[in-house]
Amino acid sequence: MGTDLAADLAAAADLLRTATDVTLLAHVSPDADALGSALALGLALHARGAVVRVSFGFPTEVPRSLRGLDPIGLVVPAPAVPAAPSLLVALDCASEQRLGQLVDRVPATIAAGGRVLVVDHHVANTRFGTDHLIDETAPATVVLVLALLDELGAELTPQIAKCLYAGLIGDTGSFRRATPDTHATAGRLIAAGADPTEVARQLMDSHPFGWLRMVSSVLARAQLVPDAVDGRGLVLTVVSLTDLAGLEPEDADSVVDLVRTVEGAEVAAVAKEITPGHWSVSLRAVGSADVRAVAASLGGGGHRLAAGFPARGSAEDVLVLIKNAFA
Ligand SMILES: [Mn+2]
Repeated sequence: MGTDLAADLAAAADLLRTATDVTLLAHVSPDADALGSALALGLALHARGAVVRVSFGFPTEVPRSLRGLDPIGLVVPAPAVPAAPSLLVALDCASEQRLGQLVDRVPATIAAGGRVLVVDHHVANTRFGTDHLIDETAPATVVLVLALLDELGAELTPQIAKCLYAGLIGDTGSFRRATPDTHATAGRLIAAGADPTEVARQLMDSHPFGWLRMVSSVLARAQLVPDAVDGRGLVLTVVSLTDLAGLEPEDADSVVDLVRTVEGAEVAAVAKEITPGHWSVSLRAVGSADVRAVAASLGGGGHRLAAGFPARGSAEDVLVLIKNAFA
């Protein structure tokens, strides 16, 4: 850890050490890293006697796979977040726009003399707070939260370890992108009481029975376009609202992880229908293509190997749009 980062860590810990009321926000459609970070820090501050609330701008409920991270109910609905908290902590958010409908809390907090602490590991973080703990080399935001807890001298309880472990497994692709440090951190969290079997089961290996039917029809209509992406291949499919009947939107998130395993396709694309005619397209590259560039050209963003963009129209319109983008 560099000296600037060490100074930022000490400053962030000072801010939290004396706080009596803390609002922790994850990004919209929170993943295990965003919500695990917010809840781990929230649990530690709650144990120190602070009033703590955790929230996110969308959707209205905690995704099913993440519910086990909040046994004491620290999560509150977005409208229950105060207009101008005294201390706002944004976790895993590259920009304030990632807060969705809660984006107005940032300028309101600063205008009222409060502090906004940004804890994140995204390369393009816009530094929208008053205080920042940002390390783009960290594999997950939960690693920065663990450093904060150590700086605070907070106890690493089994529930806090579980939240941190969930974020680590989520952001490293179940340790596919791991360093020796990643595994050392995981070892420490397991020793503190995180149960790898339970976390994997709740996070990734648990679906309602209807998920099988959805995956079956969605995979059956997948298309392979060998000539796309300069002859390296594109595989794509769509998940419509009809496919998702009786399921939660997050049940579609695993589809891209299945589709991207196809040989002969450098890029995998899965379009998910959010509301009628409005789609969210997820892109994954195996290693040589830059899907962020394509996503950005279509109004989205992300990372070089994982990105996404919004689209409108029929399923056929969206398939044509994706094929043209990688033709
Ligand atoms: Mn993250």
